[in-house]
Amino acid sequence: MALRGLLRVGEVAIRVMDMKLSRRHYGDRMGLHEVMEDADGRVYYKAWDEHDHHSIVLRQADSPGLDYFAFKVYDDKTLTDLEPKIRAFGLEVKHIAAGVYPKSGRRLEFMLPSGHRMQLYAHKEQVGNTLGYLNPGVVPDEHVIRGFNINRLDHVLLGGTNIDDNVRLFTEVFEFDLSEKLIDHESKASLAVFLSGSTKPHDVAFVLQPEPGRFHHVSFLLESAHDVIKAADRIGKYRIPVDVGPNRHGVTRGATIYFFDPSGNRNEVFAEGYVHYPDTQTLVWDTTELGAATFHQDFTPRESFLTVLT
Ligand code: M3P
Ligand code: FE
Repeated sequence: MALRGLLRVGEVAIRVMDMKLSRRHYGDRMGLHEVMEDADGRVYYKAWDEHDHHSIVLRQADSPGLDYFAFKVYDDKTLTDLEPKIRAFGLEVKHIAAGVYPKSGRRLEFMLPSGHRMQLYAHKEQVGNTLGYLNPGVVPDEHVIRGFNINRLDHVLLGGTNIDDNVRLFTEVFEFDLSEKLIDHESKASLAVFLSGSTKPHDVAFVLQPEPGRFHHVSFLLESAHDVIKAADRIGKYRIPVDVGPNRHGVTRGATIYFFDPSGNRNEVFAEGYVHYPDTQTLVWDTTELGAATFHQDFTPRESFLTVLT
């Protein structure tokens, strides 16, 4: 379908334990743009090629992890139409008035079967990407693209329980496709599910975990695999802890690096991957090919990748 309904992950709110170190990481080193600090000390960032005011929110807390994630939807009517469908699915829906979240219109909030707090909103103040809207050109000023050359927030991967129920919610209510899944080769149980509401290989993904509400990673899009290697150079320069160095996922075919922020939250930068269309059947990987599904260039599964979550 044409892209209406849920558009993209537009906001990810992450708990960090030291705001000074986090600002150095997300701002100075990765190159996201700090756009605001609110009265409670939360710090807001955007990537250069996003048009909305912010996409990442950092909150200082005693433990790392995910506070919530939010999808932007097409318009206010989409919110109105979705609410009864989410309730009919069996989830309680909370209303959050416009302005409670800065620069944002009203929101719906509900708890996913996997134990993650998810929100939907239709409006957020738009500030543009500095290129303007009339004859915009293609390259912003030098200071705009910096650090890891991040174009935009791309997806989140979350760990939790009942991930097949999440798949039902996203496919039946939000009209997403299950683009890929990883299953246990004996029991056929879902271990990881990848959901697309667009032409991206995934907009959100869930991995099965014994505990609900865990955070696996937030991922940022770079322009090319070359930029992934250049980001790796900076990761080395700054001694940022690496989980998995440059590689390519089998799932999604993205060129990737996983690394950690100063609080232990996993970040990813990636590029490429295929174009997903809704008439393609679900790609299935099983655990006989766990290494190739996760890291295709050395077909080696990583223990940390499967067990370290915040
Ligand atoms: C990604 C990605 C797994 C693969 C994860 C893939 C959990 O994070 O961005 O393509 O098998
Ligand atoms: Fe990812």
